[in-house]
Amino acid sequence: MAIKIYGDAGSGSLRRVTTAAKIMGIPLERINVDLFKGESQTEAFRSQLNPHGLTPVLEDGDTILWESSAINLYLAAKVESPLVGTTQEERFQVLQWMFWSGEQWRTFTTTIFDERVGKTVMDVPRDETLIAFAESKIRAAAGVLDQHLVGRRFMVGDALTLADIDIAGPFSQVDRAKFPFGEFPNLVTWHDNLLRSFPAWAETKAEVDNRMDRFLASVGVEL
Ligand SMILES: N[C@@H](CCC(=O)N[C@@H](CS)C(=O)NCC(=O)O)C(=O)O
Repeated sequence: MAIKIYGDAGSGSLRRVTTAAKIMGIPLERINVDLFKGESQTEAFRSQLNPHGLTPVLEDGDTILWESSAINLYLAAKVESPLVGTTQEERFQVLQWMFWSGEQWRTFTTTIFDERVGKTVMDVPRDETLIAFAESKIRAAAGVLDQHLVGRRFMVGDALTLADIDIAGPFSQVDRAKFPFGEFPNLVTWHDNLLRSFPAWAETKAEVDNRMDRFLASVGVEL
């Protein structure tokens, strides 16, 4: 039975999973969940898939799993993928960056996305104080990433890992949400290299952009 993945093509979180699955050669059956119509917030979705009403969600037989990073670790375990690192030391480094990026990185980019994009779509005033706070957190974190990436092409070791995919996630919305990543040249070079070297990352970028651009045009929003 095919592994199913529920999510919206405009989601950077779904993109982390679809990219990793493509790179690992794992076919996924896509089940579209229109987040702009609130389809992840229905009683049925919450009771059967994710009580938080968030996507992506993986369904593999009796296994239901949410959180993109956990889903990617699950998929990687299935095929013993080197995306988790190739030595014990690397595997812990990969986990370190994955946990960090959930708590100290994407949480602030999500706040900025919600303020700049979500609230514009909903025609609700932005909280500029919150944006400034989240941007200060992003700049501090990006500064550390920028230093870490001096002389490196990947976050851990000499090859792509799930750490790169997790940290690159917010680039999915960088132009729409205007994250200040452009101030950090090593970060930009690292991400440009991912786009050039991994066709799956470029393909899924086009998918996110296409979905978001069409949706924003359909509601008459220019960011
Ligand atoms: N940390 C979660 C983030 C999940 C998340 O925020 N998903 C968003 C899309 S990127 C969502 O489903 N939002 C639906 C909603 O808020 O109603 C992950 O990595 O999977």
